[in-house]
Amino acid sequence: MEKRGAWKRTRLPAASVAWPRRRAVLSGCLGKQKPAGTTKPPPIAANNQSQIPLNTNILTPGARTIVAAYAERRGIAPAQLNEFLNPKLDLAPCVLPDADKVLSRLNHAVAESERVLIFGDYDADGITATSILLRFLDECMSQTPHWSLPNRQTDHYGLDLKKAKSLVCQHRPSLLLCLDCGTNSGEAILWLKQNGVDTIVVDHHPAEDLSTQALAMVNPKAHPESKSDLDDLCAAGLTMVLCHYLAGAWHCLERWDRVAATMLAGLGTLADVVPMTPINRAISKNAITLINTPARRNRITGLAALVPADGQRLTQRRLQFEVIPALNALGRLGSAEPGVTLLTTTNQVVAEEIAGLCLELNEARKAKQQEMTEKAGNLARGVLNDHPDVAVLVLADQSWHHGVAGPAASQIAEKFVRSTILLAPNGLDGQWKGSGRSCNQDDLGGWIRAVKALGLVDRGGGHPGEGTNV
Ligand SMILES: [Mn+2]
Repeated sequence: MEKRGAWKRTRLPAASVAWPRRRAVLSGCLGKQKPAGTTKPPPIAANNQSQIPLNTNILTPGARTIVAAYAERRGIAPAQLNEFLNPKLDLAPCVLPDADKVLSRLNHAVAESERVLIFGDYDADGITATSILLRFLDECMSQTPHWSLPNRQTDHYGLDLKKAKSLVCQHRPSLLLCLDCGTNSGEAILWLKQNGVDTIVVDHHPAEDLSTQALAMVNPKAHPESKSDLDDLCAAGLTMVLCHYLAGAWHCLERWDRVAATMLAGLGTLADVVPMTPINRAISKNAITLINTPARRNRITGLAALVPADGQRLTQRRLQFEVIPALNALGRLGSAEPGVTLLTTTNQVVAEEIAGLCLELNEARKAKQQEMTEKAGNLARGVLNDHPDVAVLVLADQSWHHGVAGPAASQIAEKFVRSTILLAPNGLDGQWKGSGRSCNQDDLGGWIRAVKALGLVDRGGGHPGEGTNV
């Protein structure tokens, strides 16, 4: 005997799902999604629109054809298309490596009223990760730990021994949490341990060495034995997943503003251009929807102040080319720390002042970047004229600013279809410092690490196929 309701549901699955509005955010199970291409879908004809199980009322017939053709090419079965287009974000099944160690160490820190320091990074991922954790600890534990970001102008990337010593002098912590850095800070973490400071790392950079003295290494890439869906999260994504786990353990899921965390994690995810795995798609898609909903966006006073008030939809492209660069401009040309204040304050005046600073610095960044791209383009043409087969363009100029080397390298790599590294004076000790961008799926970060092993560069690394620091 069949229940009527069940029959209805099996006959009308698509009509009950609105697209793309009217859907619950942060519900359902993400883990059930399979990455594109892992299952062979039944073939569908691009012009057979009746097979698309979408509520496609709002799509024109032409758009439906395009969606069907796209889905077919990506290997997405028609039945999975709705879930692909509107991925749900369920953090409950997501457990990160060493999360249990973070929980027990933080329990101890709270019980003993320890001095906790959060150390982030100067880019948008580092800023959003730091903001997610600060907001969470404030909302759920009424804790306001110390926090600090490195300064691109005066520090090297990440936590080195010099930075660790200065942080200890300044903040006197007994527990340090490194966000978006720390995976390869073995020397600094060992020194911290010897001086009574435990270190927790929440990071996504590839590990050069798997032995660490960190108390917890919340970096899936540093635990190659446990492959999971979470391997390609950025630091902000990892921090959100970790906060969800902690909130569950501390029974404070109700107090935690997960909507705000999702928007911030989405910005970090889009900023770091990580692979669009199911969870990264879910974070980005949900974040874009939330950021475009004023009532949601306003939960982060500084985000509401930062986004353009032109009433136009904030697409992924606009976030990546307008909003995130404005946030990144702080760290490129000055200190990134106001970025964390921007994303954690509830003070409208402060938020607007920092948002204005972001926009102002972003204009200055654009001018510097354009100057650098023009000159680098001329240099690149000369190099390729003489050596047309060169695999990597390495260009340097005394007049360049290392803070904009990354985006300028991106433009050169795209224009000349070559992996590119641009170097500028570091302004500290007369050495060169720069950023690179990979092309043709080159592992520029891996090459830099190889060159570093030969002693030809002092420091460097990065994500395979992504940004690289030298
Ligand atoms: Mn990052």
